[in-house]
Amino acid sequence: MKSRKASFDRRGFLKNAAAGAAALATTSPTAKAQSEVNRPGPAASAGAPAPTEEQIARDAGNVRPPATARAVTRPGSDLMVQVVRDLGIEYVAANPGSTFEGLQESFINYGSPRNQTPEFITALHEESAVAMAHGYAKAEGKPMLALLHGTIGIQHAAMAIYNAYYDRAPVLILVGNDRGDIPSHTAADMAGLSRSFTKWDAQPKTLDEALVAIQRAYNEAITPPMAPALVVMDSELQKMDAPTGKLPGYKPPQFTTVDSSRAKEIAKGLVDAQNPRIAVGRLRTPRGVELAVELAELVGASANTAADRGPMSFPQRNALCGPGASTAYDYTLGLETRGAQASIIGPDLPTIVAQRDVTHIGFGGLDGNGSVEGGGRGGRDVNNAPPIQADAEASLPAIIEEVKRLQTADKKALIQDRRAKHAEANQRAHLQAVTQAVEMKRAGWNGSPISTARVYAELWPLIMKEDWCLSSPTFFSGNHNVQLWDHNKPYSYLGGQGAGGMGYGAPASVGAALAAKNRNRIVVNIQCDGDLNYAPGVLWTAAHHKLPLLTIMHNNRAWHQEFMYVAYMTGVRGRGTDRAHIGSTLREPYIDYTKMAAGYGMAGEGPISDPTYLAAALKRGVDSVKRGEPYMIDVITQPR
Ligand SMILES: Cc1ncc(C[n+]2csc(CCOP(=O)(O)OP(=O)(O)O)c2C)c(N)n1
Repeated sequence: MKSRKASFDRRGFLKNAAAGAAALATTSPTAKAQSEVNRPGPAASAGAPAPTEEQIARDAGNVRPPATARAVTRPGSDLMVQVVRDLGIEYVAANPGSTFEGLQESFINYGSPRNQTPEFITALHEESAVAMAHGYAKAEGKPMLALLHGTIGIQHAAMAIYNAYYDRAPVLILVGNDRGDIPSHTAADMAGLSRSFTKWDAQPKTLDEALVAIQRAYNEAITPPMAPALVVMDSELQKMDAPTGKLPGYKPPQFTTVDSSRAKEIAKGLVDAQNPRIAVGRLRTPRGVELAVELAELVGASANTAADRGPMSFPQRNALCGPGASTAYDYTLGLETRGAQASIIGPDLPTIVAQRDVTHIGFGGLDGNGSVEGGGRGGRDVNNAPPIQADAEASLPAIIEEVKRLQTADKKALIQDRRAKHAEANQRAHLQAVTQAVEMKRAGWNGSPISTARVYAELWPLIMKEDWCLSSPTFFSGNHNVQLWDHNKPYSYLGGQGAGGMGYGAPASVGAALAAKNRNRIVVNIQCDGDLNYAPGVLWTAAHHKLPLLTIMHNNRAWHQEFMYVAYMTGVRGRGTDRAHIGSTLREPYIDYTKMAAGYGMAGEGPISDPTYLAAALKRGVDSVKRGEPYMIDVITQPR
């Protein structure tokens, strides 16, 4: 049969997809081999058939025609990808866009093995791509990459960038800009679209500058205060031939640390104290957590933690974690405690907090209040505590060294004794707290809709021996993990959205599951229904990439937080609450989440409203994710 001649537009795209398929089938010797390479395995989408030959050919027909000779031997984007790879970035998440087609082609084809470090993760929405990077960063303490389309992609991503900024999460972002393309996808100042909530951006004009800018953005993102950093990548730089291009040398950032006299002073304070206390907020990386534990153990200090409120804090069930044998602390040290209150302060005692940007709106740190974080004896108003503008994690090694130098045999014996007393007191306090919590959480145990406490209580024994990460914010589902679960790993609980932007929980959980995937870890997402509905396509990403993600719907069939506000307002105005559901509930029809999950290729079950069915369903869910297959359980829950 004679093949139809395909015609191509200015940019090399086929004008007619059918012609494209035919042309590809007849002209490309690699088409068949290519389709075999790309075809997913049988389990790719939970029972859905694999794409047909015809479909793959049709998809392939929309790309440039096969070139007989390679016009570009070493595209600039190969070098960009190499720089990203050398930074150890594991994943790049993107929703496709022609402003970065050069980069995308390099990500999936350049280097060996192809499409690894980073692996290309398919996002169905740019907001999801950035929120995935946000969740990943909180789990691992380092950035992954989000790749965004010019103007429209970055606008879709904006809220997720804002959440990450407010949460001080390091996220690396590249945005395509194609000046020869559609004007509406091009901008003279692309980064300006998100500049008030990114830490740093650049729009390099040469390839050399572009490569350096990626490294600089990475460094800016991971340097406290950590935040998203963004580079605009001109499409010409991505596509240009750069056979002699050189990779720039990489220098890791230097973090501000306490100076040696301050390190000595802090060490002396800790060693000389009768009852030192260390308060730990959110450190930068898991290494910071190790160092904080080392210091507390060396000096026998009791410690408090934010691990039940967010990642990278002191392990909750470490023997030193808790109020300790006495709360009469005579020396307290805060390490990255949240916000300006910076923990427990005694008169003239130092606190190390992250250097923070005071020029941005409401960005004086994270939330919390002194009484929750603190508890120090006779502390003056914590907001007046003079912080040391230094990174706690980077400062700890010098303090630890000094402590080791100052310790005498006598002191060591005292410390050992103190540690044993703290351990005993903390164990007692913990048992008391859990007993009280369990008593309280029995309320409504057998009720339907199902009590949120029961969901947490029945899940805990199933995961407590696993390496787990609770990825979703839990404020709206009762926060029961705080009292019922032990948060011992830097990534045990990833905390809130940052800026309270809904549509975060599901994609951040996918990011956490990316972090978990090759680390034999499972991820639990207690998923609010309203939150999922902003961009539910992220379920497909979890299914497609086979992520160990257990999603348990906290399906209260409402944006309940807002329902409460509206109900309150109707009460204040004396007009009755009977219409408060209008605009704040998800009824008529109810949304069928297991069908939604199935549509995206994710296995699941529900809706479950009889609590006696819950435990068995949770067990099936945990078993599924332990096999590496994401699973959803739709639970009809109490509002809170
Ligand atoms: C992007 C965005 N839009 C709207 C809001 C306002 N808002 C705050 S809480 C909330 C309800 C969230 O509903 P859901 O996630 O189902 O949690 P629930 O309160 O029902 O437990 C909304 C809409 C927001 N915070 N973020």
